[in-house]
Amino acid sequence: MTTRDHIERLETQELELGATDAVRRHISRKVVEPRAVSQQKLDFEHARPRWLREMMAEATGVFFYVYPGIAATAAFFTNETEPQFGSLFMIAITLCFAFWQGFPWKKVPYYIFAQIFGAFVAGFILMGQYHEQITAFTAKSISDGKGTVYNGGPASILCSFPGPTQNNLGYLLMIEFFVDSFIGIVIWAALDPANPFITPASAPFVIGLAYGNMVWGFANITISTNLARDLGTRIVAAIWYGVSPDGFAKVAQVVNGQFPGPIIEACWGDTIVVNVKNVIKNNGTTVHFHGLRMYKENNFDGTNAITQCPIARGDTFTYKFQLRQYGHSWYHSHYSSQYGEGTFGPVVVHGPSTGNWDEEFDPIMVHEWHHASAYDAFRESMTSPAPPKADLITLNGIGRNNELGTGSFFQQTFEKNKKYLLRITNSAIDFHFHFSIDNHLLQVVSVDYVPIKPFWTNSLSVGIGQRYGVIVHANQTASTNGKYWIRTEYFDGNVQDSTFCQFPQQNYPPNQTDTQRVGILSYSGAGSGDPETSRWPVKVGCKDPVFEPHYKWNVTPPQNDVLKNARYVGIDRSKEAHGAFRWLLADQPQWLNYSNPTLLNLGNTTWTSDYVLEPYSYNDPEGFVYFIINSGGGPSNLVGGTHPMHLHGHDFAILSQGEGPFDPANPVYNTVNPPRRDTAMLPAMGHLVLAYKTDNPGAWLLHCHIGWHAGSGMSLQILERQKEITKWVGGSAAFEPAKRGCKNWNAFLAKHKNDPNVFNPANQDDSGI
Ligand SMILES: [Cu+2]
Repeated sequence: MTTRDHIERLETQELELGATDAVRRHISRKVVEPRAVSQQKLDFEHARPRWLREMMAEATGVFFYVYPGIAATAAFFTNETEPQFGSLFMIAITLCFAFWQGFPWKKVPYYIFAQIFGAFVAGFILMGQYHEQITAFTAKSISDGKGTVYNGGPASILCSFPGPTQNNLGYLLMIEFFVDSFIGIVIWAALDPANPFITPASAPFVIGLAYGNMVWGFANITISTNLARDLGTRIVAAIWYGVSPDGFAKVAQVVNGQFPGPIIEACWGDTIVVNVKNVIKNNGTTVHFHGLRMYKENNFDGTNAITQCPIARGDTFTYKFQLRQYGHSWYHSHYSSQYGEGTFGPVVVHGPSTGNWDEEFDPIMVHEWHHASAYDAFRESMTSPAPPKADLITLNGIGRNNELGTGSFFQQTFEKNKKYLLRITNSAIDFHFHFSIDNHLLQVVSVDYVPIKPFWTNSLSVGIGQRYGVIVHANQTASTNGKYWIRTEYFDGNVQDSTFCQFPQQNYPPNQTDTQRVGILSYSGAGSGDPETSRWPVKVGCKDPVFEPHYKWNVTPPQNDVLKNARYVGIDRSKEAHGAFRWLLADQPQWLNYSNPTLLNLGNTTWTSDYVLEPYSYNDPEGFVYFIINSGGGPSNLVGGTHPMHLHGHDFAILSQGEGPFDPANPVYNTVNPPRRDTAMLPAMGHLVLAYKTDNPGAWLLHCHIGWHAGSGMSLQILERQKEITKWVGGSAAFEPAKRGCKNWNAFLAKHKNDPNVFNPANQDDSGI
């Protein structure tokens, strides 16, 4: 052993001096002299603001810091190993430095912005670099029914999410703050030149150990160690993984990036122009304005394969129509199951009211949300006996996931003693509900687009596509904290029960302790906490309310032969059409050809039976056609079911609606100002008899508004006064936009015929609407 190797006998100070000396000697012998800095460069550096330089340095630093981290995570995830990460958007190390280290507070915002930017760039580059792997992982994750945003999912490559049981955000905040403080203090200590225990060479290891220590100890709880970096990549995750009412993001198909889409709001009599550009990657689309008459405007009804071809990707279509009704409704895609993915939004037409109110709110759109895509859910509905399970009920895109405890309740604030007009819309794909607000009666003033003689109720049955305008008086005192539950309750009944609503709706998220709470009505100045109110003691069925329209219709005897026009709807188990037992509304399930809309074939005298087209040429504009629809039974032993039936282009009068089949030989019709609307319930094993005025020549769809049933084939088209249609809509020039759209749609199909993700007529699996 030589003296030279006896370094443990040296004092720390001596070791450091020795090392410094060695480094100096190395530099003086080996290192090339730096080039002199030019005056030009010095001037430039002098003129450049210091804060910008610091931010650039911080952003670059964070980029190099974040990028390897998320890249490693991406490699882990896409290979399906599952490390645990969790976190929320949190306190930054920068803040800890400001707290503990005298880092100037003035600079904190600059640094945090720079960090967010650096991490954002890193996130984006990562998504590009691993695009193929991440896309494959995302597709698999969605097809496994797991979505994209969850711990271990594609979005958590970029940032972390609290685990399903981590609801105490205050606790998570405390952990995060502790972890950041710990790491911050270690970094400060390691860099402190007065610290005799750490050499410059060992500082990175010490800091790394501190990180390792915290990750080891707390990663399974939830940490991100630095809000700013987490936020940068979180923005990338939001851009990529989009809409998420309950923290479970998926790629949705929405209007203008919003869910629901932007409101269309105008006054009675206005003309509306809507330019639709389709930017959905693999689908066509159309927009149908539910419930609007489209009087002389059948060409703008937005029903693909009937009034136009789907709008191809990149193509645009302009809808133009006059508002001849008032009230509220919605617009939605009529392309396949697309509106279930979010392609819809509210419509409000301001006009008179049959009740008085002080203020109104935007429509409340009740939708059911599927983590799996609506297209996949449709396929599931065709093969499984029970409808696919929805994950969440949303009101205007806001919802609480009762299973995961994520998301939030819809909120509406009332001022005490004021009267409010609420506009309720069922925009779901398979969800029938009963709307109620604890302790508050509803004064109903409009049904669909029909103003009515007001009536009072404590609960309203709302089928898909139906709307109610209700006035609510904020004059209750029962709640101790000034808050009341809003409920959309589904009926869980027996098929044979006369109050039966639909199949027992066990395909919905589990109820809370007492039925479906989805929103909170708060009086201004309300206390904290959830409402403690109880639901109205109501026995709910699935029946439409009986009401009197304000503007009266008296229905005259039918122009058509009613005896020949009784229809029996349901699933025809004896025939298997298009590879599955399908719902139907006439003799066979409807099956449309996107490329060949009815309106572009008005010279036809015969039609393919797939189009289920019923020509009616009765031409008394004040006269009626009666339509009998029975649920189940009939000649081919069809199964029943409750269905919201919707007719395009008309309001219809309800002449009879109830239990059992309708006997056209001994009819009892309600013809004196009967309830009138555009969507009515066909009761299970019951009947619905409707009558519409033959005053609007065109090709109009009549269909069940349950998305799965319409896609299955439960629809028909009424070809009203075929010979007059062209003239009625303004001559053949009115069809030019549809012709151009079809050309672009066919070109789109031809161009992508080998792409398995793009619709191909050879693989069509639904009716098209
Ligand atoms: Cu149906």
